[in-house]
Amino acid sequence: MSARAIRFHDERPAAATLRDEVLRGLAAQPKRIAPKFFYDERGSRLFDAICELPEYYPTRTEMAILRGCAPEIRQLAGPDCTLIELGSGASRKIRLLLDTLRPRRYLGIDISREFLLESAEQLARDYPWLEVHAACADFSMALDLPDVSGPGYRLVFFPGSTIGNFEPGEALAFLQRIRALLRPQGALLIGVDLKKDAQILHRAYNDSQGVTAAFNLNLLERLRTELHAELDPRGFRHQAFYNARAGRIEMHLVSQRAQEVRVCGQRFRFRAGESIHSENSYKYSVAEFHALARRAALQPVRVWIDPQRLFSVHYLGVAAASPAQLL
Ligand code: AVJ
Repeated sequence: MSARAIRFHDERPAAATLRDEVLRGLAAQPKRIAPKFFYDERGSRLFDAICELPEYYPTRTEMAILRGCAPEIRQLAGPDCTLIELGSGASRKIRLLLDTLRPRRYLGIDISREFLLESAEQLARDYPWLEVHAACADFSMALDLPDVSGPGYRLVFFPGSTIGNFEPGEALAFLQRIRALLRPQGALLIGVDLKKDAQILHRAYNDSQGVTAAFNLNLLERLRTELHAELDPRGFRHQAFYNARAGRIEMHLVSQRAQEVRVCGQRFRFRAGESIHSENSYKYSVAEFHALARRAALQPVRVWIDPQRLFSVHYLGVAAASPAQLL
């Protein structure tokens, strides 16, 4: 059987976004650049490599959880749903759900256009019975979904603990926007990294092969190639640590010396040891995440956790229950 063509919806953020956000972030005190800018094509591939690292437990732990709970998710969501994946990237996790869930439609949304198209096309080849849509969009902003999903049950899948990139207030606003998408009925299936021993966290973001460092430093390469920034990437080093008070991993690009960087005709001065804060990755206990979900009018239905209590997968429903939930 030949695969149907995928349907592509380009909501690509304006090219000006990277430039504007970088100029604003470098002018801020402390300096910062949002982690969504990690994911150009090279960054997406480096992130894929991170997911394979022995120290980086989230991906393989979440995949094991999903493998185990897929039949239960099918029970909850019912057949023929529209499955909407946010930050679809390599789309490997979705494959764990497709065979068991048998949704009618799939919509993948990602900020990285080439990567998104490649993986959507591969999905369409491998699942010829599936209607595949792809939308290039920045889902951290307003979420204007292409209207593809019709009246059925919508299951939004947001794996990988990407929610951890948001500040708690932003995470709440984001969950509220998702809640608004789940019409007339639906649920959010979301992967959330758990609070745990700081040593395990530290190792996951300071891997021995230096892949996470390369991923972090790739941000500077983007500034050089896309914004023609004048900067020496060797003048910066990767730093990642667990900030226990804030409950988050922080990643920084630390200037090795006093130096000046030029981006789009503007100069930015760095003191030795001054950093660009490039990522926060918040960790949540089950109770903390349930409280956040409830504030967004999402109802905790089920939570699955691995035996080592490293990672959680939450199924959050809206007030109107699906037929399957009423059984
Ligand atoms: C994709 C945001 C979930 O925070 O663990 C991995 C990104 N950064 N290693 C994470 C990341 C460094 C990842 N998220």
